[in-house]
Amino acid sequence: MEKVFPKNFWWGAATSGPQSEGRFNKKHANMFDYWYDIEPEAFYNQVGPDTASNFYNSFREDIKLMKEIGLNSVRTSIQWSRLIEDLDTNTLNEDGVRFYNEVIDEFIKNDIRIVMNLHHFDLPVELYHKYGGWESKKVVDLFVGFAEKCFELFGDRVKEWVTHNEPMVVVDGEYLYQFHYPKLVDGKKAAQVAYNLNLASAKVIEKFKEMGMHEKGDKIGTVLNLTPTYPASSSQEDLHAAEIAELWNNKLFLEPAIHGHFPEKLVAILTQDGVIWESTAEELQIIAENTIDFLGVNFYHPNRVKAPDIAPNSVGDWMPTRYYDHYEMPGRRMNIDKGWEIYPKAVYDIALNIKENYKNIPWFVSENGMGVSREERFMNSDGIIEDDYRIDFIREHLEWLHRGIEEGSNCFGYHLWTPIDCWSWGNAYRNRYGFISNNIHTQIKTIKKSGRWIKEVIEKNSLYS
Ligand code: BGP
Repeated sequence: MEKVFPKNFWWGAATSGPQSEGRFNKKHANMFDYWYDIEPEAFYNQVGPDTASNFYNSFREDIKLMKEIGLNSVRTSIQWSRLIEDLDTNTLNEDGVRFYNEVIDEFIKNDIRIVMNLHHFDLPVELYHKYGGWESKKVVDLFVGFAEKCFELFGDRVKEWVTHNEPMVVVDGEYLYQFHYPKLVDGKKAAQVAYNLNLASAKVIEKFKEMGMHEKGDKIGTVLNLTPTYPASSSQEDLHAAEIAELWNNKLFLEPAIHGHFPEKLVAILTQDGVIWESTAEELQIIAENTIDFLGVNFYHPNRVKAPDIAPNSVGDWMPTRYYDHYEMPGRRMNIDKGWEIYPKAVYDIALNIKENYKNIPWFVSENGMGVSREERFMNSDGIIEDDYRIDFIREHLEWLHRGIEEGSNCFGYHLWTPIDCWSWGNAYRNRYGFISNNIHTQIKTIKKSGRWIKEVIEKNSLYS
């Protein structure tokens, strides 16, 4: 049956500055640039961000390929560490300004809507060393200054802005589970960073309003990795575990972004556990008054949880996982390469959750995708990767999304991670996600079968199942 998507649906893909540009001509190092400099062995095959997918040099050809597969919108990010010359006074780096101007113009020339993000795990490392990074409210204000420069410079052409990508990953990766530099385990700092990132988003939105951006018809949102929580059973213990997992992983950012306040129950738990953040009445007011215009949802896999094997008042480092354990559901469908469960129905659950509990705010799938390693396995004699598994993955997610839209959820787009295979943090180039492949030795880029397939879907604005 034909499934038609809403008019003007955003069909596209997402990437980020630090994962695509390469470090060419960059004055400052971000957290990942620095981490690679001091510990290259922490990265898959010791491949770092130096070249990434060479977007800095090949953006014109890359955007042409994106156009060729029909994308009508693309998200990327401006690197703070590229645009700003003096991080304390927010002066501009000339080459950074030139580069982003040319990139934006090139997208516009190709009739591709550019959605611009301001922070994608790429805090300039100097601000971490000098002030403690996102632990510090001084850095929050410096970020607002950087955002202001972006609005001034590019606000005449960029119409949709994003404050952060997956801020929860900064909290988890840097302060709890040690998968991002500085790999700390510190519950108190983790909570403060979560608060400060929420505050930073609200303060940037406040600045956006002050600058009259809404009057020009521009919009600002945020991108959250909403991983719906599913309890292992309907036992009271498992349901309780799922409730707390949902509070920590999703509502900690979702509620302030949309409702303007933190979930009371979570605040009570963090207070009781002695890890609550420092806040002021004035800051809480800013958070209350500066909520988002639209939401981006990154969805890859569900989060299944069960009651933990330990008691919540166990002694040791504070971790949210004292309240829940991950649950591996027997019979689950997996992407074994990446180690993630495939569960497309979650997109429908997200759609209805937003409709019912989050003001039915306009939202889009800002990332979804399937990371597969050694994709050369699927290359045909013409050198094209036949990624039918990706086509199936996208189709199934789109079918569930379509059902959510039919039931009234206000979703206006779908972006795959990612247009062109790009560098992915510690995993470097292990998992490939793109519609377009990238030979990292030659930087030759080739459209995959999924790229040809999506073009047809976009042209028809519909799916046939
Ligand atoms: C998301 C991030 C992206 C990207 C993607 C794939 O969480 O927003 O930046 O990295 O995950 O990640 P990986 O290659 O580690 O599987």
